[in-house]
Order: sequence, then C-alpha cells, then structure tokens
Amino acid sequence: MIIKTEEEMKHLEEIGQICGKVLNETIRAAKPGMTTKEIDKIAGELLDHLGAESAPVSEYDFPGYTCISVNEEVAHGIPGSRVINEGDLVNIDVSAKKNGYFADTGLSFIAGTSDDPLKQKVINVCEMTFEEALSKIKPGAKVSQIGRAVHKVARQNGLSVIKNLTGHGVGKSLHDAPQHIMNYFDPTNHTLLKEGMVIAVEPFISSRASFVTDGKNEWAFETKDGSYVAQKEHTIIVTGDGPKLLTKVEE
Ligand code: M3C
Ligand code: CO
Ligand code: CO
Repeated sequence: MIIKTEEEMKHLEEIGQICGKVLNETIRAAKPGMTTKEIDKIAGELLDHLGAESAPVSEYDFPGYTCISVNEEVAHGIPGSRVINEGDLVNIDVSAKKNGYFADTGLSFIAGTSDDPLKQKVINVCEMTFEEALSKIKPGAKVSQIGRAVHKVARQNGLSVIKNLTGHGVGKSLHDAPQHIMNYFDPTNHTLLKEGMVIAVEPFISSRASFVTDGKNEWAFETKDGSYVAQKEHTIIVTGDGPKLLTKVEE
C-alpha cells in the first residue's frame, strides 16, 4: 500500500511495534531445550494481549501464530514438537494485523552457542545485506536496486542469496503490491519505489544453495544440502527522509 493519511500511519506504526516486540520477546525466550510450539505459544499470547491477530492464521490458515524455521527449514516452519538444540540456526518470523493493518518482521539467530563460525557468518552477512538494501530505499529508486544491493554484498562475502523467496509490499494486506522484491538483480523489473510505499524487505542469505524446495510438510521451505540460511525482515515506509523501520523496537 501507499500511505496517504496520518490515520494510516498511526495504525501501521502500532502494528509495526507490536510485531517488533513479539519478535524480540520470542527470541529472548527461545532457549535450547524448548519446543518450537512452546515458543509459538508465547507469541500467540502476547499478540492477543496487544490486541493483534496472527497474519499467517488469519490470511493463510497456517498452523501456528508465527513461523519458526530450524536448520534445514528456511521459512514457513510449522511450530510443533521439535526441540531446539544448542547451536541450532533458528528463524522466527512474526506477521500480524490490527485494525486492518499488517506488519511483518523476522530474524535468524543461533540458539545458545555454535562451534561452527559459518552459522554466525551467514547471520552477520545477512545483516550487512539488509543495511546495504536500506541505503537504496528512496522515492524514485527502482525496486530492483534492493536485490542488486543484497546480492552484491552476499557475493562479496562468498555467500549466495535464496532466489525463490522474496520481500513484498505490505500494509492493508500481508502480501501487497509490489508483489515481489527479489534478493538479486532483476533487470526486467522497472517498478519504482514511491513516497509512502510500505514494503517488507527480507534478504535470505545462504552458505551454498540458491533455491529452497518444498520440505517435510505442506508449508516448510527447506534446503536439501545442509546449507545455512539466515533471514532478516523489517516492514519499512519509503520516505524522502530515508527508510522508516516500523518493526524496529528501541529497547
Ligand atoms: N511473513 C512471511 C509469510 C508468513 S505467511 C505463512 C514472509 O512474508 O516474510 C515470507 N515470505 C516468504 C518466506 S517468509
Ligand atoms: Co515475514
Ligand atoms: Co514477509
């Protein structure tokens, strides 16, 4: 969507901060030994307490309040009986709605500590790709510059991007126009960013694989080669003063 009124801004700021808080709290709670369902329950209760509704549930009938993806799972992991182990690479993705407005945020992290430095590297490089993408976000810039920036930083660090998972517009629906914000350069995409446009930027940075495939259930996207993949996502408003991160919570 493209924000036109103060009222819209107020609602988006509210749901943005709710999603950001829920993400931070669930990451804080996610300790080795817990099941992903236990973590998801915390998110569900907090969303409810804050007057918001899980978007995966309301929009897609997803069997969880959040998506929790562990190791080989890259996205859309279903919370369940899987126990988080020390050193697991975990992604929590929180999307929700309130008053008809949606926000979407996610982050990958290591549960406890890992003795494989490559896991932390994909997380760190993902953060760098996200920052480089932010530097391209201004009214009049091409959407394709986001993917170009993400892929460039991944490549410079010897890593890949997942090409079949993308960012997207967000706001009055979870997946809004522009439909796909690629994490690599798509020269055929001439769409421009506009003042007030609300977008979810979400690089997926991988140690090897460039594509995810269907996984162990009807939802999970996975890699089959043991690649490590990290994601970072924020809901962002495009403004002439620079990108405004709605889901970033100052703690
Ligand atoms: N928030 C998720 C979608 C959750 S709906 C089950 C998203 O938009 O960030 C992703 N899209 C693709 C992979 S993760
Ligand atoms: Co998301
Ligand atoms: Co998203």
